[in-house]
Amino acid sequence: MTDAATEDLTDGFHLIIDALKLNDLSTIYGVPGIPITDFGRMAQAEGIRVLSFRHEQHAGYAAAIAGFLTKKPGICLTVSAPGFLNGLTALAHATTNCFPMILLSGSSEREIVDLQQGDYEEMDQLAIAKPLCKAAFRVLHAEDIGIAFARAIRAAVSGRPGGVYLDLPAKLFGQVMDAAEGAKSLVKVIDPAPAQLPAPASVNRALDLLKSAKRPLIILGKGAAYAQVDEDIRAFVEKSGIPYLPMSMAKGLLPDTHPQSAGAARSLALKEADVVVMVGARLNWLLSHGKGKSWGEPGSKKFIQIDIEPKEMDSNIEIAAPVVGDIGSCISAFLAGMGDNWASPSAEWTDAIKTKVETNVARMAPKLQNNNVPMDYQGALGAIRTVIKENPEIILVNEGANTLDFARSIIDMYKPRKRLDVGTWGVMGIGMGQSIAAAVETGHQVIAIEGDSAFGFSGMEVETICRYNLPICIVVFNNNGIYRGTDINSTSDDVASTVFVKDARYDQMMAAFGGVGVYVTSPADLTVAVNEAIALGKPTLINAVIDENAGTESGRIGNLNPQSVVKKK
Ligand code: OXT
Ligand code: ADP
Ligand code: MG
Repeated sequence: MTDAATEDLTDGFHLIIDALKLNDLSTIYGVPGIPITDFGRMAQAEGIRVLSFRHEQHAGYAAAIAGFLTKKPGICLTVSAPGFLNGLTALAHATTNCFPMILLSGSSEREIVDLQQGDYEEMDQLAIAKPLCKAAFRVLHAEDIGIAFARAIRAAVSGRPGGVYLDLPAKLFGQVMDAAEGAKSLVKVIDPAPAQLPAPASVNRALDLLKSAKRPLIILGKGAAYAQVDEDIRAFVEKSGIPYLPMSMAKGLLPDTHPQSAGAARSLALKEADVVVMVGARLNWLLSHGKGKSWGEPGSKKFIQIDIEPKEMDSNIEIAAPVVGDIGSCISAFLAGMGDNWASPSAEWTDAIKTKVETNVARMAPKLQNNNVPMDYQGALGAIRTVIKENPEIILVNEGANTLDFARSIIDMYKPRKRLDVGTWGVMGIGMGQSIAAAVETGHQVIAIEGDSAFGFSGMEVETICRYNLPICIVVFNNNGIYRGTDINSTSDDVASTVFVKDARYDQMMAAFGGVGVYVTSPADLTVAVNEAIALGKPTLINAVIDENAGTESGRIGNLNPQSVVKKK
């Protein structure tokens, strides 16, 4: 083919790249292979950042959290069948957490799949993806690529955000069409996540209920963090004078040290509140579905819920004042409706919360100062808490059981979207993918606080971190196992199922790929090591030795762990 001829033609490869670029989607997280290897190369050559991972699940978690951080769909690219399945967990995770993401997977041609006559893999990926995401489409013709991407983008970000699957059969990439026709077929999505204004009557109903409250409480969830209307949320909380409770990824939306924060009086606030305003948070398992012991007397509270998803209302408990709309529009309607003379709740209520906060903070404070060797969670996290206080721009990624639960309450966050963690499913393995995307999307330093088990799920991605030379400092809380390192199996030579190799040197994994590995045993040394990592801004892994007795089974959710009372003879 002459150059002149190629200039007049385009193909599936180029149309996909052009569709992404036209819609400002400039980063792909993925793993190459048949049939998308050349696509990755070409995308890179055309100015898209293509980050190759060691496993698709982590590329997927990266794309999912990129969606959360940017409000644009994070893009994950995988090969067919096994690569697709590896990416699918992350797509389901994105959907569950309401993060916009698009999984692009190469696949086998339709005929091959239907008659199982193929030379390669033959999986009906579209059918498998469908129940696990918000929308799923197969693109069979090059001329449909433009509209398929438009549809995928809109599906991912509009309404309740979520995961979308695009099935791209191998044949599509090479399909050739006239370049001018191809260019015309592309679609730049206009207003992909349109404002959804709440009905004025729903706002009035909510404000009337809120006005009547004696002990109101605001709960901010990760939907509120996602919405990126930080100033208005702060204005609403402050104008209302109402204590607020941040869910874990909403920490920092207002600084955790804010005088209205009820974070350190969680149990009291949930139990005693009479009217609760939910802002981008669901009454799911993390909030005991809005009922049960932690919520005090049955029927003792009424809920106002702000959410973009109408079906969320009444999903577990009656919502007295549903407000359906996007959080930005809802909160500005609240602010307008509250007027200039909104009366704060009684001092009796706000003082009760404040007193509890002060008691809990004071109780915790001395434990955070300890310099014990081996370290306990409080000593080690007390050290990192100070580093974050001094460097509030740092993004904190956090997973584990005890490592997660202690860090959530010990480490104060000061800015929105700075705490990324296991999310709605409590999933281990998000650590390295989230760290990589956080560094790539924001350019900020990342600290990943990882249980040694949690780290193991994505540990091989330290090579990826080194390859792209990212400013990520991983701190592995090494207590020799899952929850603790002390379990004993007395029935065979195998060690207990929760225990790992003792005194493993995770720091040497990082050193193996050219990053900095550090081994520390005391909070003082941990402080030095983390500060050095930040100053250097290079890949670093600190193996922090934690007392193997320090944790508890399942951290703070041991109540969910069934235990047998039957003793076998
Ligand atoms: O008010 P009260 O008095 O109650 O006190 C509360 C607050 O008021 C107070 N507080 C404070 N006090 C003082 N100062 C401050 N600043 C302050 N802030 C708060 O502290 C308490 C507690 O507050 P908190 O944390 O806000 O509240 P609480 O009650 O804990 O909140 C309830 C929940 C439900 C919202 C919360 O607990 C929560 O978010 N939980 C999420 C838990 C979660 O998701 N866990 C992860 C899963 S566990 C398990 O499944 C694991 N697995 C299995 C597995 C998983 N998950 N995934 C996959 C793919 N495969 C397998 C595994 C393998 S964990 C795990 C590995 C674990 O081992 P590691 O080595 O990684 O980790 P280690 O345990 O460290 O060894
Ligand atoms: P958390 O785990 O922090 O409690 P959830 O993930 O359970 O938060 O809830 C987030 C909620 O926020 C979801 O119900 C989702 O529909 C909602 N949401 C997400 N983005 C917006 C938005 N822009 N406007 C309104 N609601 C939103
Ligand atoms: Mg552990």
